[in-house]
Amino acid sequence: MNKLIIRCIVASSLCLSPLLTIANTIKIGVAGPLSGPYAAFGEQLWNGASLAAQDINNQGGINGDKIELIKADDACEPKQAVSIAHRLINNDNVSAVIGHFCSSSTLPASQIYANENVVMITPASTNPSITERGFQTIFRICGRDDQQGTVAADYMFNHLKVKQVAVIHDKDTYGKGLADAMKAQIEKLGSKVVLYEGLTRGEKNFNAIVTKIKDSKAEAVYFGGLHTEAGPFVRQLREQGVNVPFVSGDGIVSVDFVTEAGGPKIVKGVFMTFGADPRNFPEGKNVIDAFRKNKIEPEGYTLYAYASLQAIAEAMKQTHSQDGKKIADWLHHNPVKTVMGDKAWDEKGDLKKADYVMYEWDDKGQYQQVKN
Ligand code: ABU
Repeated sequence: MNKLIIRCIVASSLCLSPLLTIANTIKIGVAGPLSGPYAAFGEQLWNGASLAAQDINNQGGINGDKIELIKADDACEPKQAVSIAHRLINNDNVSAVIGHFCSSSTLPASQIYANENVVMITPASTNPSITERGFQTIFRICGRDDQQGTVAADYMFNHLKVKQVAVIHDKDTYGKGLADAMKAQIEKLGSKVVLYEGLTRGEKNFNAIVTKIKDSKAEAVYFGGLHTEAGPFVRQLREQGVNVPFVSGDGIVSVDFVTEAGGPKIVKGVFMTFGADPRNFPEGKNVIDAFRKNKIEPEGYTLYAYASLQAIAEAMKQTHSQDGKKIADWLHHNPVKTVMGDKAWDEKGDLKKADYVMYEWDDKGQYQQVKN
């Protein structure tokens, strides 16, 4: 929406200037699982985007216009994601979208944003297909599962010396895609996948799979999926005496993983790939302090959502436009200073540089980067 320009009636005593410019609001959608089992991740996105909007508005907004965030709950359900994508565009008139979280939601929703030339930046959806369809307005500010799967496989082979691995996934776009990427790389390195199984999201009893893992003589378990299944799964493995390394990806990067597992003692020693922890970046110090002052720990994807809004706001500011094509073109060709350092995108909408590393959960229920 363009700025509203009110031409004053020259004769009016209220009119101090012949042209009075009134600031507009720029609406930006924040879409993710704000309810249901994955709400912890939606909360990370909302917290990050909310503080970014507040900070940008306090610093003068986007060329004077204020950001208004519109909350959109997809519950990590693809059909609901499509429905809220239509709502954000047609009812809420958003100029851009931060989200979604689940790759299985981002995939169909991004098709709708792309059709309408609306810029979408996902802070967290890592399935490679999202940026492989040639959509000009679709971006991510995280890495891809073909990158993090490779980092996991290299670590398991080179550092954990795993020669036989059980690969388990949750049959979802993200979980299976990530497990397959890890499997391809570890087989290339020379390890054997002795068990490859899918479990179902929402399941809580994994006894049958635990027994198969025991029988397989696997030296490690790799899991592609989210914390809701990873938590009880790792607990049941440990309860049944399977103490081999458990390795997973960024789908467990929430303290809810610790709760789901039954406490820090269970998750101690669990490995997880995730981007370099932005909480350690000097660029983010003031923002991180502000989150903590508000009693919010900016874990997981919180700062990714903050950085997504910084990127959108900077593109709108520099182009003096809310036109999706113009904003997207700018983002494809210019780096942005963010709370997570400088970010730059390639023609697909992927980051030019991914920074996956390995973490280990400790007995305090925190994750720490592994020092190689
Ligand atoms: N990448 C973490 C889990 C979200 C998803 O990609 O489905």
